[in-house]
Amino acid sequence: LGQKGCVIWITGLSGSGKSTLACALSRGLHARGKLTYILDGDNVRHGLNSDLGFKAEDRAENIRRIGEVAKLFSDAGVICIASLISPYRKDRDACRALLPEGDFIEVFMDVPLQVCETRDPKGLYKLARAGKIKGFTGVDDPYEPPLNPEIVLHQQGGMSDSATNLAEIVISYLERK
Ligand code: GGZ
Repeated sequence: LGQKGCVIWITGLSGSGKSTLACALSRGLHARGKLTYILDGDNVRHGLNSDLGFKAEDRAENIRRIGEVAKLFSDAGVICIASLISPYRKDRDACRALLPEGDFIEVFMDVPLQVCETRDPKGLYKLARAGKIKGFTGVDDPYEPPLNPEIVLHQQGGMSDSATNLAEIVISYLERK
C-alpha cells in the first residue's frame, strides 16, 4: 500500500520499440511489487478509440483520451505506461499539463527512421512506401521529437534483449525521483 501513481509516456516512431519497452518496464516494476497498467495506442485503437483514424485531429483525440485515462490510473496510485507514437508536441504537452509536476515522465525512443524502417515488424513502412497507407508517420506524416523529455533512449540493436536494459534505465530514474 501507499504506492504513488505516475504516467510514463513513451513516444517514438512505429517500430521504435515502444510496446516492447512498455512490456519490459511493466515486468520490471511488477518484480518490484509495483502495480502498473499499459495503455498502448495500437491496442486502445481497437476498443475505446475504435472511432479514430490517423489524421492530425484523430491522433490529437486519441492522445487526449489516452492522456485522460492515464491520469485516472495515476490518481488511483497505478504506474500507467502509455505507449503511442504521439507525433505532435502540443498533444503530448497537453497530457503533461493534466498531471502534477513530476508525475509525467516522457520517454523518447530516439531510433532513426532508417532503423525502424529496416525492422518494419508489421510491414507497414513497406505499404506506406508503396502508397498503400497514406499519412504514415515518418514517411509522409510528421513526427516532432520532444524538446525536453525526462529520458531519451537510443536503441540500435536486437529488440527484445535490450528492452530489459532500457527498462532498467527508466526504473533507475523512477527510483532516483
Ligand atoms: C502511423 C500507423 C498508421 C499511420 C496504422 N501512421 O507500429 P504499430 O503500427 O503497431 O503502431 C502504429 C499504430 C499507431 O497508433 P498510435 O495510436 O500510436 O498513433 S498516434 O499516437 O499517432 O495516434 C502502427 C499503426 O498504428 N498505424 N496507420 N498512418 N502508424
